[in-house]
Amino acid sequence: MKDPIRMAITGGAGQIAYSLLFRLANGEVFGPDQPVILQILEIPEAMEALKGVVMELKDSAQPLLYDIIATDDANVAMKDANWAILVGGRPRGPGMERGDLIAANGQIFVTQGKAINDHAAADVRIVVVANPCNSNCLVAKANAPDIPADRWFAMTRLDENRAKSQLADRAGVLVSGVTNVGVWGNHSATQYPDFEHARIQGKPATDVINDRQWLENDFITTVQKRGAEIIQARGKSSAASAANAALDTIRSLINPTPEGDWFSAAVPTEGNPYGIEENLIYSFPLRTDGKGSYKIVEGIELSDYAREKTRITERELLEEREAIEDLI
Ligand code: NAX
Repeated sequence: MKDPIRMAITGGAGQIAYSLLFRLANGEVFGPDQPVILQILEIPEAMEALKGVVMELKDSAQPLLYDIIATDDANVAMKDANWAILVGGRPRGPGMERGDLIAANGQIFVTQGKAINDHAAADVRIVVVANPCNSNCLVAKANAPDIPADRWFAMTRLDENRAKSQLADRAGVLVSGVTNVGVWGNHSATQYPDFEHARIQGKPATDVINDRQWLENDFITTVQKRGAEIIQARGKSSAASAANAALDTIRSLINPTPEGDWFSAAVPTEGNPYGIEENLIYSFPLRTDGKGSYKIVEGIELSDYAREKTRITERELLEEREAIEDLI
């Protein structure tokens, strides 16, 4: 057996974690011979609920789950962590403006960034799920100066998966036939899911779905507003699909990207080939050899239409950054 991988998961008593934790321990991400240790962080008020989750994890009798640490101390949760999946955050309360939400969450990510910096393993990689995930990631990264820039990710994989599923449904193919769906920018209603470079069974999606009107309107809006639609239908925000996307993100980072394809995550903009302002966390199409780092896919020709979309979402991130200026 290999040495266990230490996974720090925040927001452990929340609804995303309720799917995520169980699937991290069952071998589907790291393989059937890779043990894991779950280091779960919650706020003091939710420790009792977390106790219940820990009991259920134990009752799952998962052979690969070597240990569970449940704590309300970020320094303990991040100790020697190889991965930090930051799911916990403050939800938007009544009367809270977007700027207030960003600032309230920002403080959480100052603390967690410092804890990662001071206690995580040398190879730590961080995936921020909690919203506003791009800006939360920027705050954590700014407070962890010793962690290399290529270790930081904010999750836009759920948007990519939503886009793939919409394209597959419309084309009448299995979702596995849809590739090269890049999500650009912020994980918010300004994101740009790029249908112009998407491929369906190897052909340009724009040839297979010969309906530009649908692609520019219904498709993009459905992906951008899917989260709200799910809240309306289910009465709760997406959780199982979000946990699934977090697992997909990790899987995509540790395995070589299939030839010719790419996947999406928001990453630091320093040196990006598309002229997006530096010191942001912005989603791009990425590729990796699965050995630890990744590259932003270069040479994607953006049409004027796409360029405008990528700028709109960049502008929103610049505005978000103003709200956290004193934290970064
Ligand atoms: P829940 O409200 O069910 O759970 C959040 C948990 O985080 C709570 O148990 C809370 O006590 C805990 N928490 C709060 N502050 C904490 C802190 N400082 N340290 C540790 N834990 C803390 O939310 P859930 O549905 O699980 O969603 C979690 C986050 O994911 C939210 O911010 C949500 O907006 C975000 N999402 C992000 C998505 C993405 O694609 N990036 C999609 C799904 C989801 O909306």
